[in-house]
Amino acid sequence: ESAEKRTKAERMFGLLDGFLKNDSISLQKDILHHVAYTVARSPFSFDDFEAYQALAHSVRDRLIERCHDTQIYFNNKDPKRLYFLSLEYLMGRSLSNSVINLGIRDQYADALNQLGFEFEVVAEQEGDAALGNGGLARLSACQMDSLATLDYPVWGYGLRYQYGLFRQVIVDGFQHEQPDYWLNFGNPWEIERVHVSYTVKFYGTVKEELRNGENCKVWEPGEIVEAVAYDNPIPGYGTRNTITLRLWAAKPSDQQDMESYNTGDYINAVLNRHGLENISSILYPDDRSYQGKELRLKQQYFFVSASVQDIIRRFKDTHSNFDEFPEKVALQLNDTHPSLAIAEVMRLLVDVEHLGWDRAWDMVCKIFSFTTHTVSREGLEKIPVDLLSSLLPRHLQIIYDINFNFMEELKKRIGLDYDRLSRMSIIEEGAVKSIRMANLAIVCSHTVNGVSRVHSELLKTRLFKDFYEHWPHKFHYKTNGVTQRRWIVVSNPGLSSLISKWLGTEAWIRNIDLLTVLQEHASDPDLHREWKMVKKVNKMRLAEYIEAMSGLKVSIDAMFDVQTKRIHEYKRQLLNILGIIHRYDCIKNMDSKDRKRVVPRVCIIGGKAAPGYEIAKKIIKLCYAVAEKINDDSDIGDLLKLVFIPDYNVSVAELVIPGADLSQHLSTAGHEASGTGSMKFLMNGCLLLATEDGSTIEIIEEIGADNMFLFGAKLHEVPALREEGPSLKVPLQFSRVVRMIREGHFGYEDYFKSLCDTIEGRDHYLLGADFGSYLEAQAAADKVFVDQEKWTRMSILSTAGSGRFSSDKTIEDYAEKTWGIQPCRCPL
Ligand code: HBZ
Repeated sequence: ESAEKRTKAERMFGLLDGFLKNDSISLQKDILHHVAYTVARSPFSFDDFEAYQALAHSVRDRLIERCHDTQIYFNNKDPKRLYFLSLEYLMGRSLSNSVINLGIRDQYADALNQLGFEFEVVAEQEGDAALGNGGLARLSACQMDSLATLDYPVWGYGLRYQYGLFRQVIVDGFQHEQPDYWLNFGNPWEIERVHVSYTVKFYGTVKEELRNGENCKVWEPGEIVEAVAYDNPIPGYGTRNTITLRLWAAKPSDQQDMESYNTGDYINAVLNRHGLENISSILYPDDRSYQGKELRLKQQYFFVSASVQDIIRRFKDTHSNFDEFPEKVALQLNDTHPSLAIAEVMRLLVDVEHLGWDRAWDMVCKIFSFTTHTVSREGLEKIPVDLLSSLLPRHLQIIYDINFNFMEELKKRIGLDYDRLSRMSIIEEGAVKSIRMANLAIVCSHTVNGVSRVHSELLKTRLFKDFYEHWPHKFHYKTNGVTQRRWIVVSNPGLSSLISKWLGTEAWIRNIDLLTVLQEHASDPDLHREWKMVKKVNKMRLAEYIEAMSGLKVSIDAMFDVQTKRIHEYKRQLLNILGIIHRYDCIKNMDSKDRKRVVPRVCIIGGKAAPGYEIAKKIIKLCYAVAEKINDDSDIGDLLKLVFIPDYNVSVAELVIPGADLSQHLSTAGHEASGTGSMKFLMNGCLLLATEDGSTIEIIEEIGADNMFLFGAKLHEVPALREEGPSLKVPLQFSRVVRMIREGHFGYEDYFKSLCDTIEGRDHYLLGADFGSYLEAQAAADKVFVDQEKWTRMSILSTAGSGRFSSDKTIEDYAEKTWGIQPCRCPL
């Protein structure tokens, strides 16, 4: 039989003409083929968008080929696999990234040229895949790129939201949210797997049954939904390996409502099915306060259940029992959002596979690892017990059982210290009895990682102190990183070629350590000239974008000073705006001699506010109000401009970051778990103006405080400053700028009153306390900017020192120390 199969395979391989070819002529043919037969347009007349569609499909074919080979290779080798569970991925665009990773960008550019198109223009047609909120979600995307590039045997799992993160539209300076129906124009990057589907159950009751003399729990669900897989290939760079991000979409199940069909209520039965698709329809915008929302919990379980069923199915394909399960499977929880996976693995192993509780529990403890991205107690997820009991009755029982065993074990260790026991319990008693998802994740994981060194210290001394004392060996950290493929090669091609030229190799794209070689050239005038040229071109590109978007003309000789990230009080965009008002006020009061010494600035702010976050929305409006005043003031001219970039997302970031001279990271010390935006700016040679918080502390170690502009209270100083409250002395300039807002210099004084109240009075985020040192840091930046040689040297050293913040480093560390997985490289 196998000989017969082989002959058939050989014959088919002959028909297929081997692998797809990547020379320019083959690519042209391929694109035209897709224009005609996929896009269904005339190959003699198609527009940029149609060219994009055809091109994307041609790339997709190559990705599928590699994906297939990679899976066959993994299946043959049967290595331990990592399963990365995340409710959010911010992938952005895929075209440029894919062709660069496949190593065929130039060939495609050439092919398109021959057909009368320009690669950059065609690539601009693509919309962003924005299936996530911010740092956490972009981190997952960077990590997938590193996992593929480093040849790790991995599957990513998530949800295929029909609506991604809302689009931010600004009307009269106010943020409005619009739905992001990103699938409207099709998605060539996904492969629908209609046959890979699982049923996911909700509601109902749990019964006890005697089976083969054993007491079994049988869950009879009240609702059944089908999860269908959509596979998104993730190509590695410099390797054939292409891994899969499998996203689940909810579809009505055949099994649902059979009763109604039989009883003749056909129309209503069909209509009722439609609601079920809603489970995967919308991404929740992170306002860190949707606890208790049933749909959110349904999403979490839906994706977790389908993923775990898929993982167990794959394991059983090649193993006849579960003995080797922990040697073959590692499950990574990206924050607590997927932690119901723990209860789901227990349910499947105990109720369905009948392994027995102890054996199943032993496995769970070996396979799960957990990374938290939170610093604050309020950020910790809780699920009301009532909600879980109605939605997932069997899972609630399992969590109670896990907690009972844990409490018994704990009592043996610490005795009847009830305060401590109740703090560590997975169940929180109180007005609303709830499940503490972080406690569940910690109890059941072998490793708990923070996302920077200081974050992990905060976890050990504050947030999870009790757990650290109980299980010190579980607590670790892996400082976040970002991928240089996306954040230099794709987004800053000028800098990328420059680096390769000066290093004499492109090897840094896979081996980031090589970047340090730039240090040797940091004072070379030739490099300085080329370095400044690259920045200038990027600034021109950004200036054009700003003009197209807002009508504002900005001078590229000015310092481009950028703060782009989600709007949050702790990130202190307000501090930035107050600083800008202060600068404006100073310039207004200067004589013409002093004005000549002012370093011209273009201040750029961008980011989304969660729809329900009032204060954050006021910060955006304030930014617009101040911008209007400054930009319209002919007395100020090019000395100061302020622009808010609407709808900041991954593709906008790719344009903004390479064009920045200075970037600001202003979180109050102790509030940013890590921060990853700073790493992207750093790689692109932007100087950082920052507080000593999160990963900045480690950036200082790499490039030295002399090469950055640091300011603000340190972590250990924060409590005492907070203690002082309203009696804390703040600089006169601070009171003056806040008064300007209060008195209506920028209009809307009633609307801004509550905003001013947050910083005069309790001032939890210490804007007043840090304002003085913030202004000093800003002045220091101005001073260096005048000395372009010094600035350029600092800029080169920033890029040169950014290697430690490549996600390749983070992933290697996770692979070795947390997941225990090895590279598995598919032959070329
Ligand atoms: O994760 C961020 C941290 O604030 C940031 O410091 C860190 O660098 C980054 C990556 O580790 N956290 C988030 O982005 N969190 C969320 O986006 C979020 C999303 C849904 C939630 C809660 C938080 O329910």
